[in-house]
Amino acid sequence: MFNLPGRVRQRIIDLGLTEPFIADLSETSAVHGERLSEFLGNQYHGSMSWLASGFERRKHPQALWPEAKSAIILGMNYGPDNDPLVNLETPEKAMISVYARNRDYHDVMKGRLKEVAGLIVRDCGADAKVFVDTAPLMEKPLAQQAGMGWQGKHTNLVSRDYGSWLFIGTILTTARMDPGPPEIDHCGSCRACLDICPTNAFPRAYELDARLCISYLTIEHDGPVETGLREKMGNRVYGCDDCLAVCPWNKFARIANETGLLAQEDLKAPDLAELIKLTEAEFRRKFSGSPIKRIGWARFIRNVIYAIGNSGASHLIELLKPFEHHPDPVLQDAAQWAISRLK
Ligand code: B12
Ligand code: SF4
Ligand code: SF4
Repeated sequence: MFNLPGRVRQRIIDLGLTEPFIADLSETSAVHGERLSEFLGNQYHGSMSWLASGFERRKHPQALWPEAKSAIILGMNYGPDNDPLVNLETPEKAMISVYARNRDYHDVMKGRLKEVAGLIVRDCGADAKVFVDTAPLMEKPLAQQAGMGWQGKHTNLVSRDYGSWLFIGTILTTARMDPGPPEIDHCGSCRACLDICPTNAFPRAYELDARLCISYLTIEHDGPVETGLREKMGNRVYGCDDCLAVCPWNKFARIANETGLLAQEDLKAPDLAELIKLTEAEFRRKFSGSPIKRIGWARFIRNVIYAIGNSGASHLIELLKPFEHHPDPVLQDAAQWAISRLK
C-alpha cells in the first residue's frame, strides 16, 4: 500500500491542480455500469454512439485496464468571475458556456497529469496512465468514490470547495494506494438544477436524457435540431451552464486561477451579428486552441443562426440572407426558420 509522497503532492498543487483524491478500484461498484446500461437502453445518448460501442470497457475502470488498482483523481477549477446566467438576458449576444471561453481544458490538463503520472512511476515503481474526458471511463462516479465531490441531481460532480466548476482528470495506476472516504450526497431536498433546465432534460433526478440537453444539441448533435427545441436554445451557441450555475453550492466556488481557463474578453458575450460573419478560415483562426473548434464552422454557424432566430431582433434578418439558399441544407433550413420567426 502506497501513500502519495509529499513531494508529489506538492508538485500537484504547484501545477494548479486540486489536492489528489484516491479510489481503490476493487471497491468500485458495478452499479455505475448497470446505470450506464440503462441510460443506453433508454437511448438517452442520442447520436453519441461511442458511448454504446465503448460500453464493455466503460462499465468499470478495470474493464478498461485490468491491471489498474487505484485511481488518483485531480480536478482543475474553472470558476467564472461572474454569474453566467446573466448572459441569457442579452438575446443579441451569444452565450458560450463557461468551460469554452478560453483554452481547451483537455490541452491544459493533459500535460500536467502526465507529469504527475511520471512522478508516480518514478517514486512508486508502478505503471500509470492519464485520462481526461475522452477515454471510456466513467469519471464522475469514480471521483465521488475518491471523495472529490458528489454527483448532484444534474448528474455532474459538485464539490464542497469549488461548487460545479471543476474539470475531472484521472490517473489510473497499478500501485495499490490508500483510498480516501467517498463523498456523500449533499443535495438534500434542493431541486434547483432540475427546475431551471429549459428543455426538461431530466426524466428523473440524477438522470439526464442527453438528447434534450442543449449542451448535446449544440456540441454533439449533427443535422437540424427539432424546432420545439431550437426555440428553447435561446442564445446558447456552445454548451449550456444553467443547471450548473444555479447550484447553491457555488457560493463556495472560487475564480479560476489558471489564466488559460478564465474567459477571454471577446468570448464573454460576443455579438451574434459578428459571429454570423465569420468565414470558415476566420472561425478556425479565432477558435484555434479552443474546444469550440471541435464542432467545426458549419455546426457553430447553425447554432448562431438559431440564436439569431430566437433574438427577436428583426434588423438581423439581413445577415441571414446569405444562408437562405445555402448549399448546406442544415444552414438553409436554419436560416429559413430564423427569418420566418423574426418576421
Ligand atoms: C457524455 C458526456 C456528456 C454528454 C452527456 C452528459 C451526461 N450527464 O451523461 C453531454 C454532451 C450532454 C455532456 C454535457 C456536459 N458535460 Co460532459 N461528459 C460526458 C462524458 C464524456 C461521459 C459521461 C457519461 O459517462 N455519461 C453516461 C451517464 C450514464 O453517466 P453519468 O452521468 O455518470 O450517470 C450517472 C447518473 O446518471 C447516475 N444515475 C443514473 N440513474 C440513477 C438513479 C439514482 C437513484 C441515482 C442516485 C443515480 C443515478 O448514475 C450514473 C452512473 O453512476 C464525461 C467524461 C467522462 N469520460 O466521464 C464528460 C463530463 C461529464 N462532462 C463535463 C462537462 C463540464 C459537461 C457540461 C457542463 C458542459 C457544458 N457546460 O455544456 C455539460 C453538463 C450537462 C449535464 N447536465 O450533464 C465534465 C463534468 C465535470 C464535473 N464536475 O462533473 C466531464 C466529467 C468531463 C471532465 N473530464 O471534466 N457531457
Ligand atoms: S446543461 Fe442546460 S439543457 Fe443540459 S441539462 Fe443542464 S440546464 Fe438542461
Ligand atoms: S442545484 Fe441543488 S439538486 Fe442540483 S446539484 Fe446543486 S444542490 Fe443538488
